[in-house]
Amino acid sequence: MKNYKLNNEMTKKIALITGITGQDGTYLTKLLLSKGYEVHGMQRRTSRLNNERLDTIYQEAFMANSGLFIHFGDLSDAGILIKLLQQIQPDEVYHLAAMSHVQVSFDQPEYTADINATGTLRLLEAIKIAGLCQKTKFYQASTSELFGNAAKSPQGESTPFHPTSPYAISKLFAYWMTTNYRNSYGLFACNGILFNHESPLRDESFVTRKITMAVAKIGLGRQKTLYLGNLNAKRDWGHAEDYVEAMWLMLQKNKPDDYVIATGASTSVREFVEKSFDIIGIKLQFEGTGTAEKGYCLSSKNSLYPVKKNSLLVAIDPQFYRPTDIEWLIGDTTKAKEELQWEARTSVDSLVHEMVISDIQSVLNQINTVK
Ligand code: NAP
Ligand code: F7E
Repeated sequence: MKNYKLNNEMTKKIALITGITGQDGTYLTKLLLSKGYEVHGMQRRTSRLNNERLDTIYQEAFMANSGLFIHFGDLSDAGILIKLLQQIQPDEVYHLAAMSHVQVSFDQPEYTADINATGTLRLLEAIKIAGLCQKTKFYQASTSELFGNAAKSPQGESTPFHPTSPYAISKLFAYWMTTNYRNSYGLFACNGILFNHESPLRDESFVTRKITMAVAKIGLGRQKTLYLGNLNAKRDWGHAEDYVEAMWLMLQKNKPDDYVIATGASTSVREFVEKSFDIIGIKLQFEGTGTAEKGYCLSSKNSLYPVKKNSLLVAIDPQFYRPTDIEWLIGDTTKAKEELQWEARTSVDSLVHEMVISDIQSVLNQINTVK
C-alpha cells in the first residue's frame, strides 16, 4: 500500500475531496493547498482524462512538491471508498461529487439517487468502517434546491424543505444521512446549504456559463442566437471561489452545524442575459411571452462585432423547460455571518463581468488556435 504522506511533513492537515475535477473541487483544491494542506482528490474513471480545470493547479503543486494526490474512485463503489479512507486517514473530507444537473436528474432519476443519495451513504459508512468517526470532519455539499418553491423568502437554515426534482430529493436523503451520522456516531459532519455559485470554471450545461459563452461567441461573430428555457426563474448567484471558503470555515469550528451560504440578492435568468450582453455593448429588447418571447438587439454601441439592430439574439427552446422548476430562491446568511464571519464578496455584476471577459478570451484563443 502506497504511503501518500510527504517526507518531513507529518504535521500537515490531510484533506480528501470527492468531485475534485468539478468547479468547486478545483477552487477548493487551490484554497487548501494555499493553506498548507496535503490534498487527496477522488476522480472517477472516464474514457478520456477530464482534468483540464485542475491542470494548472496540479502542475504548480507538482513543481512546489506541495502535496496533491489524485486517486481513481467512484461513489457507486463502496470498496474503493473504504480503501481510500483507510489509506488516506484524512482529517477533513469534502464531499462534493454528485450528479449535479437538475434537468438531467429528471431523465436519470435512478442514477441520480444512486450517486447522490446512496453514494453519500457509502462514503459515510466508509468513514465509519475505517474507524474515523472521531477523527475525520465531514462536509456535505447540500443545496438550496432542498427548499423548492419555499413559502418563505429569504430561505434560512430553519426554512422547511420542499424538494421538487429527483436531484433535490436525492440531496435531501444525503442531508439527513449527514445529520444522522453526526447524531448517531458523533461524526463532525456539516451540511453546507449552498445557493447557486458560478465562475469561469462552471460547465456550459448550467445557465450562467451557457449565457456568457454564447454572448462571447455572438460578440465575436461566432454564434447568432442563444436558445434558453425559463427566463423568469430567479436565483441567488454567487462566486464559487467565495463559497469554497465557507466550506472550509465550517470544518474549522469547534461544533458541527449546518449553514446557508448565499449572497442575499436574487436575479432572473432574463436579467442575467441582459447584464451579459451589456458587457459587450449590446442592449436587448424583449418582446412576447412564454415560448414566443424573443430578445432583439436594440442597439450595439461599441460592440466587438457589428450586430445589426433588431437581430434575433435570444429565443426560447422548450427542450430547456423542466417538468417542475423553482421560480425564486434567495438566501438568508445571518447565521454564516455571525458564526463563520463569512460573507459573499462578489456581486452578480462582477460575476457576470468576470465570466463574459473570460469567455471572450477563451473564444479568441480557439480562433487563434484554428488560424
Ligand atoms: P460539478 O462541477 O458538476 O462537479 C461534480 C463532480 O462530481 C465532478 O468532479 C464529477 O466528476 C464528480 N462525480 C460525478 N459523478 C461521480 C461519481 N459517480 N463518482 C465520483 N465522482 C463523481 O459540481 P459543482 O458545481 O462543483 O458542485 C459541487 C457539489 O456541490 C455538487 O455535489 C453539487 O450538487 C453541489 N452544489 C452545487 C451548487 C452550485 O451552484 N455549483 C450549489 C449547491 C450544491 P466528472 O468531472 O468526471 O464529471
Ligand atoms: O438552472 C433556468 C433553469 O441549470 C438555473 C446546480 O449547481 O444550482 C444548480 O442548479 C435556472 C433554472 O442551475 C436554461 O430552468 C433557463 O430555473 O443553471 P441551472 P440549477 O438548476 O439552479 C443548484 C443550487 C444546485 O445544487 C445544482 O447542483 O435557469 N434555465 N434556461 C436554464 N437552465 C439551463 N441549465 N439551461 C437553459 O438553457
